[in-house]
This record gives sequence, structure tokens and C-alpha cells, in this order.
Amino acid sequence: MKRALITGITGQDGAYLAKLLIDKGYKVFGTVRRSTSEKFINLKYLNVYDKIKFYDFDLLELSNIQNVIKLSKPDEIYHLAAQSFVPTSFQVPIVTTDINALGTLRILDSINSINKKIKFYQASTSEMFGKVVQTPQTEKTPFYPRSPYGVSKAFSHWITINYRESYNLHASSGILFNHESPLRGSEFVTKKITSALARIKFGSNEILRVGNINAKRDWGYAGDYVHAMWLMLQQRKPDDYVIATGKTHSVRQFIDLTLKYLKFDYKWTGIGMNEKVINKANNKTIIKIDKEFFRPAEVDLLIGNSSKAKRQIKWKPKTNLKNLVKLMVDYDINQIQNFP
Ligand code: NDP
Ligand code: GDR
Repeated sequence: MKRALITGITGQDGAYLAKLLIDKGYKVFGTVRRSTSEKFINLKYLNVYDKIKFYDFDLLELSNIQNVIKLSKPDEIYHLAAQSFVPTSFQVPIVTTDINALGTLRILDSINSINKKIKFYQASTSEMFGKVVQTPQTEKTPFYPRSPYGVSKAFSHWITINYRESYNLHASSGILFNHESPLRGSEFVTKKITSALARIKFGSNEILRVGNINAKRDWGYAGDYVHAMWLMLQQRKPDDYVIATGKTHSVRQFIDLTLKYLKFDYKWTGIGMNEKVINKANNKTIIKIDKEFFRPAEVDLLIGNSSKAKRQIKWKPKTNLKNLVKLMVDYDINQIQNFP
């Protein structure tokens, strides 16, 4: 029985990856930061909570990381834990860097001193491309990160390559473009849109306030993307791979898809900061632009080319954006109806 340690198992990707590995017969260990609120909703939703052995863990604490690796004795480590919300990285840049950049180094250095045979997956990101210098982005596109988050992940990406080349570790990075799911954190734009519009459809009087609706992202489905993580660690040689759908859409288009799926009769009016969406059924404003949700520096356009992954690890996405919206909205409606 293979043993896998997942850092950040309580997050979106951690839950889908835990399910995938358990279904493949792995013994799964997961790291959890202590808190007073419920952390295991995603794992319970996917029915894997009671199959996982959990360890108290924080990426800021080296001895804790070493102990968890020694106790769990993993064959594979999937390092997903991070301060992953871009706007927060502008508010707490130093903590973000300590967690995301030095946290990765702490794990790599622990692997190097405890057991060099452990295979390592690093959760790299399209945010490293930031103000893109080439479109579409590939493994060879230079980085130009636009947030403390993006910069911290660029460090992690390069330190993973450095430990691979210096110490011959089986360490791979997946440069994953945005991926979403019903279990996406509520602050990310897709989940914010689907959950608010579902609530409004079912009678809520709220107004959805969003920031830059012209930003474009290459959005895929998290369930497809965790499979790529696993494939990377099954290869004879470690390497880095872009994981993306190759299609890009604006936040505005994501809003349109959600409104249409929910069968709203609506119209966009106004321009710039005064742009809004009116529900024609009752003439109420349901979406407004709010400067609070703009960032000090924006990533305007991302679109990935994952042909290396297709060629070398035989991965390709299965879920298109329309189906992703359907998955997310159906889940949100189910939550409203069953857990009001
Ligand atoms: P989430 O934000 O859903 O999950 C992040 C996880 O990291 C949570 O379990 C969180 O625990 C944990 N964590 C945060 N800080 C610490 C810390 N100091 N010590 C230990 N654990 C910590 O992220 P996703 O699942 O969406 O993403 C997984 C990884 O992939 C992240 O590294 C992210 O940056 C990266 N990524 C994500 C993409 C996406 O589109 N989803 C795209 C590309 C990369 P807690 O519950 O305590 O907060
Ligand atoms: P991102 O995801 O920053 O790409 O990082 P997010 O969903 O937060 O933003 C995507 C784009 O939407 C614009 N936007 C808004 N964003 C949020 N959160 N809230 C809003 O109201 C809003 N209005 C417009 C943003 O400006 C941005 O352009 C995610 C995270 O999962 C990272 O951890 C990961 O590395 C990258 O995806 C790939």
C-alpha cells in the first residue's frame, strides 16, 4: 500500500486529491492547522474524512514538518498548503512569503535530510506568469508575477527545481491554471458568483459586488487537475508541467454563463465603475462593480498551453467551462434547498 502525505488537505484540491488517492488504494495522511472552526467540510462531503490520518501541522514550524514526515513515512508528498488568496497576499505579504516560499523550502530540506526517495509535488501556479510576456503560456514562458503571492510561488517553483538538480530529488511542479469546483473557497470569484446568484435566484435580496470583470482566466475543473498531480509523481523522471484547458474567458463571461444557467432574464447597463446587471423580472439591480475588489496590480489575461502534459503524462482536461458552471450552480442550489 503506497503512502501519501497531503499538505493543505482541508482545501479544495486537498479534498479531491485525497479522494483520488484513496480510490487508488493509497494510505492517505493529511496535515491540518488547528482552529476553532469546522475544517473538514470538503473531506466529509467527498466521504473520505474517516479514511485519513491527520497531523497537526504548520508550514512555519520546521521541527513540526520533520516530525510529520518521520511519523507518516510517505512515499509521496503532495505539497498543496499555502496562503492561496491573492488579495490577502497584498495585506500580509511577509506571512504569505514565509508560508508559501520558505514553507516549501522547509519541506524540501526535510525530505533531503530524512529520506531522499520521497517523491515531491509542488503546487505552482499560473500567477507566476502575471503580466504575461507570451501567450499562450508554456513551461518556458518567463515569469512576471504581479502579487506577493505570485512572487512567493515563483520562489517555491525555482527552489523545487534547485533541489531536484542539486540533490537528485524526485521533485516536480505542476504549473496549474485556475481550477474551480463546488468546493472552491467562497472568496474566489467563481464561487462568489455562483453562490450569490443562486441565492438571489432563490429569493435573497443581496447585491453581488465584484471587481475587475474584464480579467480573463483559463478556468478548469479541480477534479480533472488533481489527476495531473498524481500522474506527475508516477513518471520515471521528475519534471514541470503546465496544466490548463487552453481556453480563456472573462469574469463577465463567467457571470453571463451563470445567469443563463440560472435562467435569469437580465441586462447589463452603465459603463465602467457604474456598470451593473438588472434582473428584468423585478427591475432590481443584482450585480454592481465595487472598487474594494480591485487589486493593487492585476493579472489581466491567462491562457495555458498544456501540450507537454498531454504528450508526456497523457493528461488532458475533461470538463469545459459550461459544465463547470453547471456543477458549481447545482451544488449551490442543493445547499440552499437542503441547508437553508
Ligand atoms: P485552498 O486555499 O483551498 O487550500 C489551502 C490549504 O493550505 C488549506 O488546507 C489551508 O489550511 C492550508 N494552509 C494555509 N496556510 C497554512 C500553513 N501556514 N500551514 C499549513 N497549512 C496551511 O487552496 P487550493 O486547494 O485551491 O489550492 C491548493 C494549492 O494549489 C495552493 O498551494 C494554491 O496556491 C495552489 N494553486 C491553486 C490553484 C487553484 O486555482 N485552485 C491554481 C494554482 C495553484 P486552513 O484550512 O487551515 O486554511
Ligand atoms: P486568482 O483567483 O487571483 O486568479 O487566483 P480569483 O478567483 O480570486 O480572481 C480571478 C480574477 O477575478 C477578478 N475578480 C475578482 N476576484 C475575486 N476574488 N473577487 C471579486 O469580487 C472579483 N471581481 C473580479 C480578480 O481581479 C482576478 O483577476 C486563484 C487562486 O486559487 C490562486 O491560489 C491560484 O494560484 C490562481 O488562481 C491560479
